[in-house]
Amino acid sequence: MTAGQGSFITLEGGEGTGKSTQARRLVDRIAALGLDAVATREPGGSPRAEAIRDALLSGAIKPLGPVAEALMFAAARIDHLDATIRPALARGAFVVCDRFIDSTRVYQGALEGVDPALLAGLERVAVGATVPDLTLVLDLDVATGLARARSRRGGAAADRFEREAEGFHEGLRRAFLANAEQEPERCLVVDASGEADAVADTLWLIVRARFPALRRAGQGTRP
Ligand code: Z5A
Repeated sequence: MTAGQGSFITLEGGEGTGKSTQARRLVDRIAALGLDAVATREPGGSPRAEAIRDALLSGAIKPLGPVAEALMFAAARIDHLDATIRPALARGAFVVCDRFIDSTRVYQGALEGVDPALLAGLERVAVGATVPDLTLVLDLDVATGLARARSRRGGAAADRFEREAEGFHEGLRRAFLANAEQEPERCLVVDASGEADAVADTLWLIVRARFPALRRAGQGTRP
């Protein structure tokens, strides 16, 4: 459980699985019930963490190696939690975050080979008790995900992670599924291959079932 009174939901998964799309829709649905809902993302989510995001996604940190990248993700997370997530949870908000600790475990841990004990230590220091109440892991075949990410990008350059080979992304998908199996109470895997509206409906059913405050606030509104 999170340390505050609010509720903390994260979305995870590989490239182009629809995390940003679904995070927005989820926040809109919660807000439509008259509840306080905050959309945020990692890396980023606070001014200082957004500056670190720019450095990470540009590829400028990559030459320093995966441990240095892991430290930078942790530094961004510390500020994001202090400036954005914990204040929102303390006032009772629903916080919906596009990527969080599972991305570090998967990208820096499973894929880049950073020592799991080091990552666990960083997670303990950065996150403490502010563990997500629910993590929705969007699962999609790699070719479809990369095609979606390409179409969203249009003519813009691929970022440091999008430039990785297809085998990297296959490994990502497997690692997200294996990671979810380690914490089945917190992590639910959702098929993200349907239309965005259909995926949003599935996520909403899951989220409503998990949080009684949503069912109470939704009495008399749509199912
Ligand atoms: N990273 C890390 O290494 N370690 C960490 O600890 C953390 C992150 C926190 C952040 O990139 C990078 O940082 C990330 C991991 C690494 N790697 N990369 N790249 P980012 O935040 O810029 O991007 P992303 O999180 O990877 O986003 P994404 O995967 O590219 O996209 P998405 O959020 O999953 O999907 P989307 O933007 O919602 O949708 C993509 C397109 O598909 C868009 O045009 C949508 O309109 C469309 N879409 C969405 N849903 C559907 C459906 N259902 N059908 C059809 N089309 C759809």
